[in-house]
Amino acid sequence: MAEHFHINTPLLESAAMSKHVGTTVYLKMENCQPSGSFKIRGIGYLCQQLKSQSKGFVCSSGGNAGMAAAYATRKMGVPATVLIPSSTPHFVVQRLEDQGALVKIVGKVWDDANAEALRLVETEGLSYVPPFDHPLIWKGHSSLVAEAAATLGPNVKPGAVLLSVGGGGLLCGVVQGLKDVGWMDVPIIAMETLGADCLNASLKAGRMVTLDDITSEAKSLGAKRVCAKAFEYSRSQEVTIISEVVTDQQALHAVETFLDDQRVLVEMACGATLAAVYSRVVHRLQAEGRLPARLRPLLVIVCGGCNVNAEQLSQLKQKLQKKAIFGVHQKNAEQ
Ligand code: PLV
Repeated sequence: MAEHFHINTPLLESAAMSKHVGTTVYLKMENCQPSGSFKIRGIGYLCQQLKSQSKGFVCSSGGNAGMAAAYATRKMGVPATVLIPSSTPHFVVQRLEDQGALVKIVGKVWDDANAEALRLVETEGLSYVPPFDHPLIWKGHSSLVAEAAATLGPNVKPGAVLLSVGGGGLLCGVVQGLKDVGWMDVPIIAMETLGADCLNASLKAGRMVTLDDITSEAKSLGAKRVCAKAFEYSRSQEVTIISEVVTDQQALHAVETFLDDQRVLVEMACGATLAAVYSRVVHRLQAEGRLPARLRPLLVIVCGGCNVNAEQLSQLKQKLQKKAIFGVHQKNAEQ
């Protein structure tokens, strides 16, 4: 990857999170990427590879893949259309337009926007940029593991990698990155939120399932179906992938605590990963014997995300509080 659009992100040791979990926590700060998330690694790489044969790109996205596509295509001087669902916060439209993309809002969830993107590929001959399901995207994402390994040096090997799963592109990239650096014995803790848990639901069912709807507020994790490669890796013997689900409340709590601890605002999608520390998922896995009691440092991928600002965060908080109160009333009424 000679010329690329992503940057080598900082790897920060978090004293606050290390204290929570009882082992050193290293944060791979993908929120620092020029597009606001790790997505620029894979999407940037894919766009580069498609450039010579392309008259324009179309990307379906929950927001962040689109932001990465818009950024990369602006740098390359090729037009891009980004299709997002209505569940993506409205201020993201402006952010995408500021990157020079033509934005269309299609349907309620990402799967709806994606169907329209595939139609445009057929009717207008645009090059399709998927948000997660492509080998070149995984190859691009894999660079983050090589970078982390280089920064940690030969004497430090993580006890686990923590990441979020939407459609599973980040997961596939990290598995490949672990292969590249010879860390295939490092387990991955793959985090999802309840209501956007397509990997966990598939693993429980023993086959790939499609969720009826995305009911989680972590909309960037909102693919109804995980990509086949992520499902395959999750069931293979060559790597240990521990699939865990947290609630939206836990993801939001993690976003807020992280904001206080690190002074960094991330999306709910990223909060899912952080909740593994703040909601003691790692502790539980240790208690269950699925992670060792004496754990080597944790490598936490701070995937970032642009679909958040201060106002949206407070609205989200109110919404989840209302949902919780409504849930209690409903339970009482049922009793
Ligand atoms: N978001 C995709 C898919 O959305 C998108 O188009 O933006 N963390 C953040 C901040 C993300 O934006 C995403 C994916 C993920 C994690 C999960 O990555 P994945 O899809 O590769 O598992 C529907």
